[in-house]
Amino acid sequence: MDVREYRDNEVDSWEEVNLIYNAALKQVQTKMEILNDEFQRVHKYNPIEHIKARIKSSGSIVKKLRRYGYESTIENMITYVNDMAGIRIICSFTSDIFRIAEMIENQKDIKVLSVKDYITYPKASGYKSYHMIISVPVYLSDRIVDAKVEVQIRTVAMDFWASLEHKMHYKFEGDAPQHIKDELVECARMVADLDNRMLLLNEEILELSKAQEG
Ligand code: 0O2
Repeated sequence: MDVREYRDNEVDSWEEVNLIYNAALKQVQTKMEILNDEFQRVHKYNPIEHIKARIKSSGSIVKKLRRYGYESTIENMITYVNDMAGIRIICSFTSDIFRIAEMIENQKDIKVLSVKDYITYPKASGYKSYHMIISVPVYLSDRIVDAKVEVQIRTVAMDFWASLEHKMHYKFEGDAPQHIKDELVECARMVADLDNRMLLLNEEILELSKAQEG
């Protein structure tokens, strides 16, 4: 059953769900932009390269609920689909990932519901990213609603890898030829090496600039 079918009976509910998740996304995105600006003022650089935000399509919601064995109802969607609202924060260096995660944790009105650290513990496929499910209060005219947002934090290089791997996953529906999987694992190793070398280079550049200023 398509979630959109609910529009006939519960137009308000479906529209309200959309409105609430959109508001939650906007709030988290603005918070991240403010933190990035503040970081620039204090530390003279931006940890965030860019931010992508999206609301999950109704088709993907239905697929996910089906995969989990639940009926496509608004209640099940709110309860079981953690990534209705998703925000991806792309940064330059691996160290920025943990800095950004900490800044999110320190926000008083954000509750961190769960964390998956695929940076410290990458997946066997080579996938690396830091995932947080958070909840933010959305202030409506007559009440406050907590809405879940999935936050993914990763470097530019990790994002490049994940986009291609995601494409492959969909193309072959999880049954990709072994040599492609092997090549992707090798590319993930190269991405990790590149991230590490860029981080070390950046640290050296910062040290040299400090020494020159002093
Ligand atoms: P899609 O199509 O991107 O939306 P949960 O979402 O918490 O119920 P799960 O899978 O336990 O389910 O959560 P996890 O591991 O935190 O993954 C959430 C999302 O991270 C996935 O959403 C993907 O977007 C991304 N992701 C996780 N593992 C991989 C991976 O191996 N490769 C790539 N490219 N992306 C990954 P969806 O809903 O599974 O998919």
